[in-house]
Amino acid sequence: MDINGSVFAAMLTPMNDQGDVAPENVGVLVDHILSRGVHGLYASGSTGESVLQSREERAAVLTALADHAAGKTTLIAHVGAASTREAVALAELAGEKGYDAVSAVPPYYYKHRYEDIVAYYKAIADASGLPLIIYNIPALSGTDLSTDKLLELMEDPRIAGVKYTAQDLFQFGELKKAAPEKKLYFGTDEMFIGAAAAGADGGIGSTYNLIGDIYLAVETAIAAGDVDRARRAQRIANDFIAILLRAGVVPGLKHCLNQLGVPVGSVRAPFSPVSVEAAKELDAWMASVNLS
Ligand code: NAY
Repeated sequence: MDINGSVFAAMLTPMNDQGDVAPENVGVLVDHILSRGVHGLYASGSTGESVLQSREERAAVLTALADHAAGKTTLIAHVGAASTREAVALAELAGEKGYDAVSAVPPYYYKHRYEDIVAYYKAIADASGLPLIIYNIPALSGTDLSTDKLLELMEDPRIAGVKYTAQDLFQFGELKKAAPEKKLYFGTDEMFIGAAAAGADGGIGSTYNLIGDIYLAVETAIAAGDVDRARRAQRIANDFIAILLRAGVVPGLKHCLNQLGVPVGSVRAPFSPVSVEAAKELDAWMASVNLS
């Protein structure tokens, strides 16, 4: 089973103004993201505020996404959780709902033995019956899997690849060299140009909710050997990301999409909405690139 496409948005989770999930608004967000040429969605991950939600809330969002878009675009369900039981329940749902793949961060909070992490991934693969992408995000998950351990995990044919949300392009290149048949997606948006040049199979990121076309442009330009064009596109993304990092990535993205009329609502505490100053900076940037 192949995973079609290369550029996927790490989807925000629409909420109301009180921070309750609003599955009824998933469709509008998805249509907006896809209108910029993005190839699919990666739902219920970091950008989706998933660790702040119950299993039922995550299931409602994953169901709304599948009902809206399964079979029309590539859908990847992030099902990672602190407990195998939670992850397996969501993996079963993804299998039933017509997702193309599942993905999971290593089990977090406790420091687990490697063998237990392996068992967690095998349980998810068994439950979903779908290709599984390891979500490597050591800065947030607390688990920094070595190159050898990632390669060992990928020996399981059900593991389709890695979403690599870190900044080590050397490790990224080593993984690609040792496992060229696996999918390696890059998740640090501000460095996508480097990963594309290093042979990435694509990118999955938060800012793709708003400017997914920019990453398509970087990818296409690198494939064509046009480094100047790739650099110009990446520059647009990075001017935005510099502001976003000051504003707060998830609150900042939600602010921008709300301004564009895409109702993604508020964030869930302890996240808080962007400050007045950050909102002004974001609005000025959007106006400067004619996003309105
Ligand atoms: C996900 O599952 O939501 C992601 O893939 C998150 C990827 C983001 N990384 C983090 C640490 O949240 O898109 C990136 C990130 O927001 C961007 O590169 C700006 O730093």
